[in-house]
Amino acid sequence: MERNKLSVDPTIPNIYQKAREEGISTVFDRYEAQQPQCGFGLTGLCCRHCVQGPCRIDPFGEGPQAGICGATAEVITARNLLRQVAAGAAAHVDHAYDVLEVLEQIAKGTESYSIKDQEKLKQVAFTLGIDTANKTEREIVEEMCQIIYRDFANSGATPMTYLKANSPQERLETWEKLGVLPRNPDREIREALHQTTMGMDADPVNLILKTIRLGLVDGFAGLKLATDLQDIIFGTPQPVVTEANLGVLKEDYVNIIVHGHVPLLSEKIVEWSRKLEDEAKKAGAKGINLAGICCTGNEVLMRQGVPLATNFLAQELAIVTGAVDLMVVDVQCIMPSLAEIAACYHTRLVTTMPIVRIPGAEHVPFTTETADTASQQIVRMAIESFQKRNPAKVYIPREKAKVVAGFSVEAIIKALAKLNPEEPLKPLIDNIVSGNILGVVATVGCNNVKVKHDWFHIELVKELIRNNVLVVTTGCSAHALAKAGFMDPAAVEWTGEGLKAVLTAIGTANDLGGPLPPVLHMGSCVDNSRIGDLVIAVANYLKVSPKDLPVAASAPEYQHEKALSIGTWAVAMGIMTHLGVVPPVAGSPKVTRILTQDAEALIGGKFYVETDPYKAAAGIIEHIKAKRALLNL
Ligand code: XCC
Ligand code: SF4
Repeated sequence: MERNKLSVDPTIPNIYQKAREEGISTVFDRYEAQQPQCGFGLTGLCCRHCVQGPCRIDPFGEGPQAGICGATAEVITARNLLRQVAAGAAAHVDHAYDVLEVLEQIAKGTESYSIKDQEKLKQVAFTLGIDTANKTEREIVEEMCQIIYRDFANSGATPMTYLKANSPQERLETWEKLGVLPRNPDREIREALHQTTMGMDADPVNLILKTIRLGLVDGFAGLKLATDLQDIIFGTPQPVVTEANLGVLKEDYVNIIVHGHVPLLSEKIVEWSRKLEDEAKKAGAKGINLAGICCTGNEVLMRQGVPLATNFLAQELAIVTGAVDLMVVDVQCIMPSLAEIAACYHTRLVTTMPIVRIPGAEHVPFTTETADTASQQIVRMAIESFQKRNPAKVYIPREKAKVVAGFSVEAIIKALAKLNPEEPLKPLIDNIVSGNILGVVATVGCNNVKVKHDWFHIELVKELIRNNVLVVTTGCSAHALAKAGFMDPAAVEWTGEGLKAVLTAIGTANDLGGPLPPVLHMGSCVDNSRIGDLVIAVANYLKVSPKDLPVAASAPEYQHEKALSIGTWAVAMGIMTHLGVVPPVAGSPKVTRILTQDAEALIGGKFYVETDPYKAAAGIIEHIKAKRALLNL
């Protein structure tokens, strides 16, 4: 593939060239080898749900219009989408559940983890109706775990407590009316699989309503639960200054990359990298240099200021630098190709979870009990590996960007409180009312090899901030924007005058010696819940529904099923959600119409599909202006 067409990230062409010269094939080459991709799959018109199939529907109306069992295009696309959203929700709920189990272990006295953020513990306890007066920390944690575990056991029609406790009344009523309030998350995921087997639901509307329900499962039993509990255990992020892009790798340090999603592992690697620094020095290194990839990279970036190596699509190329001594992974977004590529270098690839094993990788089991011993072992493996690094094979790009991150809702409120201690949200809202800030857009989600790497994220956001739209971001979108300099306060020059004035005022009031960056990094993909919390806080302050606000979401380059479930949650929250890659439902005009049009009247939000970043920016801005007009702004 033409190396300059792959990415807008300046580090990529040279490393890609290096990979070619060393005979290594990467995601870009494998994508090319897959062309042309199957049109039935792309449009969602292929069904493999029973062994009479696979069945395909002809989108042009000439061939078959029903599968062998009689399932139509509508049924097949809606069923496929529900399965994808259920899978995305399963990934996030499983993540949150792992953290919940650790919280329970803390109450039982484990020494591996502890409560770092008492404030957050009290706040979550308050939300769940726990009376904290005269209770020890351990008692509060115990009670909290009991309440949350009950969500995983509830029966009958009881909706999830965690969802009820964290949602505005108007949303709850809307969801109840539509019959989409989720019960036990595990049961909902199970039922979605059942509902989509052969000979079950044939009503596309009913299937889409279930999809929305699974989106809510994702949002509250996945995202929100994971973020809250992680903040309690590891601390709520506060502003940090760090760097992003492959230039953060260091020639004379032991380079360890943490890749995956759950901070239970990456936080421990940070801790032990710091504690074992002297051993690295004895081995001839200047120290240990840690960097992150994907969302666990975001977790340690937000809380520990760990620099970011790169995002999803360049994970293989990080190894091709020849400078990575060890890459340790837990779950999600880990390309199976990594082992083969690591084998071309001295790089050790370490898997840690029973559900993610990769032939060719070394496996170090990581549990609450082994958290400390396993992490020490992994860091020591990296030190050993450093001594085997081949300098002739090393190429570290120079490029890296300054990053100011760590914008949890708590951090944002704290910064705004410097302008108005009694009503911190008021300065933000006043500036939205005055038009200094036109609206707020969240750019989220992945890279997708179908889109030039990072390009859509960057072009879209350039347009938005130029038009005074405040951008908040998470996931690999945050990585793209970090690498491109949008989180450097100097990027305030790229914004419109109104937004620039606001960012400067907040920066000055907080003695930052400059403005806030125009794009606020709010964390990992589960931290999309932070964006949800911010939207709810603003809506509550204004006494309106989230669906009435001049806000939108965008997943410009999404690839994962998790992105589809997050997007569905955002739509259920009443937020218009842009997708820059066509989702696999286009084969059914009816399903497409429900998701992109009819949904709005039912729930307030809808999907908006646009594959051109400039048109997408215009469409989003038009939406924001329409919402402003309805609020008489
Ligand atoms: Fe994965 Fe979360 Fe997507 Fe990036 S954004 S490619 S899901 S790492 Ni979460
Ligand atoms: Fe074909 Fe129906 Fe079986 Fe799907 S469920 S593979 S459409 S027969």
